[in-house]
Amino acid sequence: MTEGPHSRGTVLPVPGKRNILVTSALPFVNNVPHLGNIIGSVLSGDVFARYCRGRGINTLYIGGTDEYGTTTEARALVEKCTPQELCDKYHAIHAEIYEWFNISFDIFGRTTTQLQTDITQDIFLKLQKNGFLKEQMTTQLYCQEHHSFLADRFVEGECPVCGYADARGDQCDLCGQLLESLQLKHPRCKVDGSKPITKDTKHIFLELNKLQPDVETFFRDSAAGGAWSNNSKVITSAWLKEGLKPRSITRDIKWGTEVPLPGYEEKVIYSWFDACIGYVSITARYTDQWEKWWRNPQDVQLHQFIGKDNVIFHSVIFPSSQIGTGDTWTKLHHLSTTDYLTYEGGKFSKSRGIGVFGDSAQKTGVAADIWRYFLLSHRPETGDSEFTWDSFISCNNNLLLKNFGNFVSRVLKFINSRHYNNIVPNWAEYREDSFDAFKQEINNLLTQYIQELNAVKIRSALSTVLQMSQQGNGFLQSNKLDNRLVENEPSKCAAVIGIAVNTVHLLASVIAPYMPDTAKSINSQLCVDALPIQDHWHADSIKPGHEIGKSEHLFSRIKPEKAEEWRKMFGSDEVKKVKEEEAAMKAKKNAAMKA
Ligand code: MET
Repeated sequence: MTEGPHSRGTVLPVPGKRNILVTSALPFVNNVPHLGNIIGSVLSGDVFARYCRGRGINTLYIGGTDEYGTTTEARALVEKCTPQELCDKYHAIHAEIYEWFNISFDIFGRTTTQLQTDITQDIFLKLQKNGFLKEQMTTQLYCQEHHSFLADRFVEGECPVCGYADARGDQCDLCGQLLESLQLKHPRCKVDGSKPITKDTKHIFLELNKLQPDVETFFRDSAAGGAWSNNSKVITSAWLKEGLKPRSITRDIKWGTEVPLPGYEEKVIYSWFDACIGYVSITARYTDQWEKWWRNPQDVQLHQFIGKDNVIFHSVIFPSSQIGTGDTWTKLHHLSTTDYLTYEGGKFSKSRGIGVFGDSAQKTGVAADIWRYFLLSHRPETGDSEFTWDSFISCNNNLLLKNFGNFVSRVLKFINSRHYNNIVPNWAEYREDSFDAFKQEINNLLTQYIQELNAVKIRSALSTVLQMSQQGNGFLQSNKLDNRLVENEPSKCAAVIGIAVNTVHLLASVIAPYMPDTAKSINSQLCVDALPIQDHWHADSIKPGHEIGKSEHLFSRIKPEKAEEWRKMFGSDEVKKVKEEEAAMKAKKNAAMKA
């Protein structure tokens, strides 16, 4: 999966057709992703890409790691390795996790490549040529000990708001206040602990203010045309309303794309200026015909999946850079954002050992598809959402096993039984109004599913799939599928089975974007190819006389006692400790306010 075309071969847009380019946020390489990160962009983008492919739409799904910047430098310092070593290590960790979760990237690339440098510098120089960059003096903290300006994350000191002694240059971890490093009291250099001085240094600013009218037009058209998520519209509008201001796009660090200007040899381009360019350069790494995807607004629709904290970079900064070059670009069509997933009522924390991280989900022995199901059915689509072990187990035991799995296995087992000996019976002649009503109901749900996924309502479309299997169970129930039916009313029984087995085939195709292994297993038990997701379902893709394979369990029950075991394994003591600390801090704050 990493760095190289997927088995689909090189996918290129087909002129005159609808072509979909899907991207998911490129994670930093300073951590192992947790469940919230996974559902936040990568898994959501995967469902949409798989759905589009299932609809027969030409689709390319791009992912990768975002490797430049202070997050990498700071983490390398902690792990006592070079930034390059850190990137190599975490790129591999991310790639492996997404592979386990069955993410169908066409390429999972990285931003530390020559292509990234070339494309970023090209954009940078075009912005300069068109008059959108300016040089400006700034005052910053400078470490005389290791002769370097200090980026936010390289300074620690006392928080000016709550007095916490170890606040970072960009934020105080105790009170949450966003900071600038010059605001810290008694600042110290994170590298060597020495006291920095203030010093003037020049930087390049992107004059977003000059681009505001164009960005506004872009936003108005794209947000309406592409039905952006509510969060992304609200956040972007607020920014535009406040008025765009020039933003510095160079930094005083070493790990980044070189600034293509004389006098800037000691500086690099700000990683957030080039992070979104990563999507382009990773596509270029996938195919040298990348411009067919990225310079083709006529034929290509760009769908981007991100966490809500990254909205501005995708909705304002990157589009501004594109517009400012004066080139033709494929620009954002749909922006899909997620809120946060909490873990047992609190935050995931790797350093405290709280929560499930991508590499440890596997340790539970629960299949990737079950994890996918849980996360997608709890996608923080319209607000925060919570992971708890009880609901995880209940999803498996009640929804998947009793509803979806029960329907599929009842139908297949019946065809396996001595009555039919694996052969789908002939039902072509049999008619009953209630059967037509059932087919109509399934078609209504299919229409709803397609509408929901077209609008990227991933979570609702999944619950629509479960409604379909629920209807399927109801259909077997109301027609009393059992030995007596086959003996007393063989033609009716044949029709019930014929329609039901076709429903199973349809279910495999609509669940496939969510649970690809489950869909594969159903199709292989049915001995059929995957059914494309079409507008209308005719209940005739599996014909009388077709021989199916042996039915196998799709899911198995998880013992409820497992919840306690897993809670322990994933940090229940630590969760308790954090809650105690939070309560103590609240008490302290209250006391301070009273005093
Ligand atoms: N690296 C960013 C993050 O992890 C996302 C970049 S998307 C171009 O938040």
